[in-house]
Amino acid sequence: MPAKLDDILNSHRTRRPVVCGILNVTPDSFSDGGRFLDPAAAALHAREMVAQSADMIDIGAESTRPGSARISAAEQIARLKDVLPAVAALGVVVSVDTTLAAVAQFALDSGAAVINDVSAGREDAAMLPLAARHGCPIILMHMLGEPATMQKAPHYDDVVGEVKSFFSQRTAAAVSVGVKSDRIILDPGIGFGKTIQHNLTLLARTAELAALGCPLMIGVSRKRFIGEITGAADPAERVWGSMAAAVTCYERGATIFRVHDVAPTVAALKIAAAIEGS
Ligand code: HH2
Repeated sequence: MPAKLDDILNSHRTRRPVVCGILNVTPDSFSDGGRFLDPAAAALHAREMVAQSADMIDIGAESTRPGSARISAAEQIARLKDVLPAVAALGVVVSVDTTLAAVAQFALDSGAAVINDVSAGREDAAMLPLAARHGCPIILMHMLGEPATMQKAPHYDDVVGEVKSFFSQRTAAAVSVGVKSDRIILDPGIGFGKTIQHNLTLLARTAELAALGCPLMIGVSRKRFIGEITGAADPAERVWGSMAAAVTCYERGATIFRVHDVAPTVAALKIAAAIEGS
């Protein structure tokens, strides 16, 4: 059974792994850009991910890969409008990956239940109030800088400490406009303004981020650091490295995994959860 919204929000207490399949309706995403721009292909891919036991589908209409350009709310909505209702009809929790409140509003009206904002409410001042009004969960992700420039020599004195203090500032900003603290999911934003070493340090110290008391989402799937360590230049060949990273993070307290490869992630996390629960 796919997770219900409450299962996702309680996953850090129950330790239920939640697998969130990625559906990029974009021409330029780093791993699958262009494959699911056609609404029928996108809906089919969502159905496949649900059949593989995805608990959640994260739909994005704008690539945030390093160097990517921003696109307007109208264009994001045009890409989402035929796909989102079809995916929501599958009975799975749908999140919308956007930094713009107008897009999030459209998505919530079309069946999405969660906002995934990689700017954590910093790009559009209307985003946190929208989440508060709607009462929907919101994923607050850490990013240093912005996608166009974030990989140009990112620097931290203490990457874990700085991500933790970002989380407490953004959580406070959300709560101050009426978002309930039990509707907040945190995400360290692997690859968003981070070197390989920053990514690895954050992953190694996932337990410190999980200890903040919110469900923790991790997005490592097929990302560049996995290719750099394993030598897999083709993102599709980073599946096995992505599994290792997901299991490592689950063991350290993360429970929500944003992934391209649903079937292997579900199997890997089932085993990790069974070992932990034994
Ligand atoms: N990563 C990407 C996009 N959105 N959202 C969250 N919460 N966490 C992440 O790690 C995350 C995210 C980038 O991956 P992808 O969607 O596959 O690529 P692109 O941004 O090129 O569309």
